[in-house]
Amino acid sequence: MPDATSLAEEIVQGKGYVLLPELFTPREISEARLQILQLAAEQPAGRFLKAGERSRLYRLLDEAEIFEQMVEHPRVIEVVEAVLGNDMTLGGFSAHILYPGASNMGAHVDYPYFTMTPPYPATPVMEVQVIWMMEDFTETNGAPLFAADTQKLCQSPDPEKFAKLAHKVTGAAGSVVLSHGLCWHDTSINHSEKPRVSVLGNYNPKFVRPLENSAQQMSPTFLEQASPKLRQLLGYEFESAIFKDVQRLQSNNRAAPECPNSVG
Ligand SMILES: O=C(O)CCC(=O)C(=O)O
Repeated sequence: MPDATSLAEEIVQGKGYVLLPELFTPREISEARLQILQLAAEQPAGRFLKAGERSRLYRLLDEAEIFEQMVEHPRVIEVVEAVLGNDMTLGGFSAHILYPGASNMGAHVDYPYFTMTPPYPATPVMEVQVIWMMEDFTETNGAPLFAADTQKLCQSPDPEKFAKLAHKVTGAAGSVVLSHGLCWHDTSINHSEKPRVSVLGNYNPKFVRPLENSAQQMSPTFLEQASPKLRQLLGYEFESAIFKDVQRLQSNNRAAPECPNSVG
């Protein structure tokens, strides 16, 4: 099995994405998938966004232990940290449902790149997206499409080029795709009779404002019991992470000769 460093290299300098097969059992995944579909059917206000054939379900983290395990899965975390640094945070965590017949969502790059004007900065990497397959993702049920190497272009997707380059990434339930936020991707059409469910984690370096405010949505009890890693992912360590940089800067300044152009 490739180590975290070579997987991170594949994400940054290689194809732009990697697949880690079957990190959960089919049973664990099918229970979690059912739970997502039940929650979506209840449609509680504020946590559900349904746009025709597709929907997103937020505030999943404290619904079942498996979601917490996904967010801080050691195999995923070690690769994401190798790309974004070990003080990265969780920018978003939601389920994405493609109902039977759902069309593709459109080729895109991820947050925060889509809020910026291209050409996008090649470094530092500002997002790694994690797509958990909540059932077998096949050629016909809406598997994600990725255009290899396009993270190196630092541009928003060109639809014609995307159509020529993109390939479906299929895999067994419980597998996960980790991708560079700049790698052009899309969902494909769900031609099957069943909803296709993914769970999406968006990881950012600590200096990117999160897409969702996950910590504020959690109950105090959940947060008190969260592991140190989860607390960091939810932004609890933000102050100390920044403070660490300030301390480093101060000690570098002490070591460095005085800047001749300094003012005052
Ligand atoms: O659900 C998927 O397969 C991917 C969704 C996606 O790429 C996104 O929401 O940015």
